Parts: sequence; structure tokens; C-alpha cells
Amino acid sequence: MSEITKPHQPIVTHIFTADPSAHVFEDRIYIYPSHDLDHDGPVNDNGDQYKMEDYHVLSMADMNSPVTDHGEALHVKDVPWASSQMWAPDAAYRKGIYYLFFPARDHDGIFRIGVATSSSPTGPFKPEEQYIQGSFSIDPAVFVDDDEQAYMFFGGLWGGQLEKWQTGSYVELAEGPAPDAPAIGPKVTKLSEDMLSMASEPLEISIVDQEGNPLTAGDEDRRYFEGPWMHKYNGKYYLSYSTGTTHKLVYAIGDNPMGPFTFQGTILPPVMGWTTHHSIVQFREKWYLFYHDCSLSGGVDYKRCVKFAELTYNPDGTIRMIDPYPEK
Ligand code: FUB
Repeated sequence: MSEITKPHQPIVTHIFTADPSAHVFEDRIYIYPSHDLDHDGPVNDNGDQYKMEDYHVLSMADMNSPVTDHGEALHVKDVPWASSQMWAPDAAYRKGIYYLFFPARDHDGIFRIGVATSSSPTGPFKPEEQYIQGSFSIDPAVFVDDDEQAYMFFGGLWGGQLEKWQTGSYVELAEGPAPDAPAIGPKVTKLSEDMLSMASEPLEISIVDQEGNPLTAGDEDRRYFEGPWMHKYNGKYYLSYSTGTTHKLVYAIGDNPMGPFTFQGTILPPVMGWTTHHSIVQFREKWYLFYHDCSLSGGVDYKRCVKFAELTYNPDGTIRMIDPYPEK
């Protein structure tokens, strides 16, 4: 158990953690992060340095309480279809069952998204034999709307292989669009009642600027890269994500969870490290951003640590930008 929980500080220091998906279940905060491992292997644009093999669930009673590490909740060796690289997960609850959604490479090296279930938010989670049919790429984020319909958002460029699926099937050598062409958007699908399969074909989400023009692939300050998250505030849908190469967390607002979304601005400017990845959650009356940086390892990009900060809105519903290092 960690001693303290403070904004902008690592929430645990005994393991390296990243990609936090935070949820509130029965008035307790649960965080589903990636579990970064130390190694001497290659570091490259394919993301080989992110060698994760398992998931730990963390939880805290409130924002000032110690954090409990509930131990290993799922290991890649227990997932029949997966071979390596357990990247950013998410969790959901429906009708007495907790679901862990996670990407990993299959036995052909192709990223797929799997699901595992438990009667407890802390696991252990039992994986399905096969990955979710029709799934590909990385970074699942599951959002259950007020009408109980669940949606899964996913996709990531470069190591996350999203460029390779532009035709609907996997093309190993496919590249992204030209800089002046519309950017590749995140994917969204409705999930079935039992949350174990897709209830609709994945659709590409359109993110447009304030004039209604699609963001272009060369607009690296604003276009989608990876790490989608969906939350609802005052009846509007907020799609937030990482811009990857420009290292920001940004957001867009829409009237429908499947889009289109209009770009708004930056939630978090770049932090220490290449990747940036987040979730947004309401706990009691306040909203919080969970994110990561590499400060715990002194800047080693694949040894990251989860942090949080309060997130606030302007009266018009826009999000106030957060300073990740307010004490510097
Ligand atoms: O942690 C591995 C990958 O790095 C995640 O899937 C991405 O979102 C990025 O954070």
C-alpha cells in the first residue's frame, strides 16, 4: 500500500505503471493501468520497449487515501490467443460482472483486443479463449451510456498498427494518409449485451475543426494518435485522446458517442516521456484526470508512473488546461 496520495505525484512507486483507466465502482476509485517492465531490449517507433506482460488493479478509498495494489489480475500466459505486449487496458461493469478489456499481440504479432471477466473489480480476470472478433489495434476504452448501451473506442497509430487497417484488413506495409488528407480517426463499435462481442462494425470517428473541416493527417497538434477516452458532461460527449508525436492530451465535443466531434483544445501539455495517456472520471462532486509521465524512473520512457489531478470546466463546458508540474 502506498503511503500518500497527492495530485501530480506517482500514486504508487513499487511498480512502474502507465495508461491509467480510472473508474468508480461502489464509491471507491479503481485504476486499471499498464504495468511497465524493466528490460535491456530495443527501443523504437514500433513500441518494442513496452514489453508489458500482466495487469495489476489499484484502488483508493478517496483522493487522499493510500493506494492498494491488488496484485496480478491477469497475465499474458493465461490468455490463449495472446503472445506479448499487454498494452493500455480499460474496465467496465454491467449486471454484476466486471470486464477487463485489453490489447495484446496475437500469435502472428497483430494487435487484437481481448476481454476477461470477474465477479470482483480487482479480479482475477478470466480471459475469453479468443480475442473479440473483428477487433484490431490497441487502447480500448469502454463507455456505458445512460441508456446502458456500451461503446468501445480503440486504435493507435505506429506501433498500434491502425494505419495497417485502412482497407478493413491487415496490410503489413500500409502507411498513413498524406499530410493534407483527412487524418485517420479512432474507431468505435457498439458492444453486445454481454459485452463480449461487437454489436456493430467498427466505424471511424470524424473529428472536425470549428469550421467543420476534418482534421488532416499533417495537423499533428490536433489529430488523433492513440489513447481514446469518452466521458459525458452536461449531456455532451467528450472524446479525449493523445496526439502522439506532439505529446498532448486534447479533446473534442459531440452530441453523439459515435461522432462527429468538434475539436476544442488541450487538456494536458506534454509531460516527461514520449507517451501521454489518460482517463477522466467523476468521483463524488469533482472530476479528475488520471495520466502518466516518466518522472519516477528519471525519464526512462518505458518506465512510467500514474498520477492524477483535478479537472475543472469553464461555464461554457470547455475544459481548463491542467499544468502537470504546478510546483516547478
Ligand atoms: O503503454 C503502451 C502504449 O503506450 C499504450 O497503449 C499507448 O497508449 C501508449 O501510452
